[in-house]
Amino acid sequence: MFDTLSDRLRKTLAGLTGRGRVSEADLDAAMREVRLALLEADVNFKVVKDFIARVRERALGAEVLESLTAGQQVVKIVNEELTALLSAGDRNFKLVGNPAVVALVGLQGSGKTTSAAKLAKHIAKMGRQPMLVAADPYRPAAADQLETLGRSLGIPVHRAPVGTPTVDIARGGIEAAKRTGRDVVIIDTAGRLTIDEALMDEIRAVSAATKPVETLLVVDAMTGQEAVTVAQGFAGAVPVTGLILTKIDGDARGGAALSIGAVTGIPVKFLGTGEKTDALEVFHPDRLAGRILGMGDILSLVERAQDAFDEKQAAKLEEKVRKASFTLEDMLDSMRQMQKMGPMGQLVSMIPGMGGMAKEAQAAVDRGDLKRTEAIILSMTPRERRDPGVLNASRRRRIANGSGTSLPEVNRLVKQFGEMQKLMKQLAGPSGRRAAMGMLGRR
Ligand SMILES: Nc1nc2c(ncn2[C@@H]2O[C@H](COP(=O)(O)OP(=O)(O)OP(=O)(O)O)[C@@H](O)[C@H]2O)c(=O)[nH]1
Ligand SMILES: [Mg+2]
Repeated sequence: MFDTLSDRLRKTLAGLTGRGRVSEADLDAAMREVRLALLEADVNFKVVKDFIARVRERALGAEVLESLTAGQQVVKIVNEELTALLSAGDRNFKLVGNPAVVALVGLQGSGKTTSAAKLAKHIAKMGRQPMLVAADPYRPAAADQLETLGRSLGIPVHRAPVGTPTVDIARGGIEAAKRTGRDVVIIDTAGRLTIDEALMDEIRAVSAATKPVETLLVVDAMTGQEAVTVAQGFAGAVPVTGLILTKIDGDARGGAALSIGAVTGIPVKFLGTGEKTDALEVFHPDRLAGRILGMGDILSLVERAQDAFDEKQAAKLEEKVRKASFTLEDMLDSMRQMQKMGPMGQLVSMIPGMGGMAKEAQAAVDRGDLKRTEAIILSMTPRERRDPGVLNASRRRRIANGSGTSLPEVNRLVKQFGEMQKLMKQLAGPSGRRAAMGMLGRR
């Protein structure tokens, strides 16, 4: 998701940072492009209008355009405003009460049941004891689905016979939690194809009876412009405290879902990034803005890495990236881990400045280039891997022969690695953020 938006914004902003001076006409031309890119991504038109106005006002004020780094500063403003746009409301996830009650509401198929299981897993990781409640009195299959998910996670699921009123199921769930010492109750409610009074009455009654500390509205990111209306409908019936945007991994344009916060003030709290129960991310506006603008995000990368391989290793990797003491061996290690961890492009796109390279990297893996890269690095001596600076022509020829590859391939790898290292050095410095933006310009 956001790929097209990201590509377009990056190209436009690269045009700004690529030149020395930025005139008001340049700025306006760029803002027209940004506006179109956002509208095409399905961002609410009013949100777009306000966004462009704020960026323009800030860029024209404070003598930004006069400065030598005008382009970079405009990019910085776009980044800050995009972050602000995504930052609506209070994103804290409060689990107050014993048990703390979390209710999930949303239209049919939006991902409530899946998200309930993901959330239970997330909450259990926080050291709490969640219990899931299948508050769908109509479809036994819905309760079965939750039960299966709960079993796979080792989390208890409360259910009741078909026909039990929703409110009674929810109340029964809370009692069961109290009895068995579970301190968080996650209520999965039934959805409807459209907002109707019967659905609203039902969730209103559940809400009144259970007093959830968090009522999360689950929204499928593929929902178009009506996403905002849907959110307003639910927020009118129950005190919605946050959003879970699901199916972020799909190819939806996603802008409409992102607009909900800006229009209604309801904060996005979580992102659903896949069908599996570990595909849930705590939402960080600055990170998403960075990802969209191709600035990537070391933190998300490290967090994701931490989940997949052991923490010590991830900390070491982070340290190395920060200190720019990343060697070819580390690169090989992380490439192998990335391969183990699934879509490599997704990870690479989170490395600052490398957003644009993500697709190529994925293509490289698909072509089997990783194997060749591996062979090249394995044909180097430990010293060469630590310090590619010693790789003269005859060493490179030896490596090409030893790895069954060619001299140009070896040269390319060494060059790529050099660029990567340079980038990491820039990011490691005090002006890292600015450097990342500079990179954006040169791309
Ligand atoms: N790719 C992807 N699929 C998701 C995500 N979240 C949910 N799904 C899928 O979306 C479909 C519907 O998910 P459910 O969790 O059953 O949705 P629901 O809101 O409980 O649906 P009802 O109970 O029928 O209202 C399932 O096939 C899920 O696997 C996500 O973040 N990414
Ligand atoms: Mg469901």
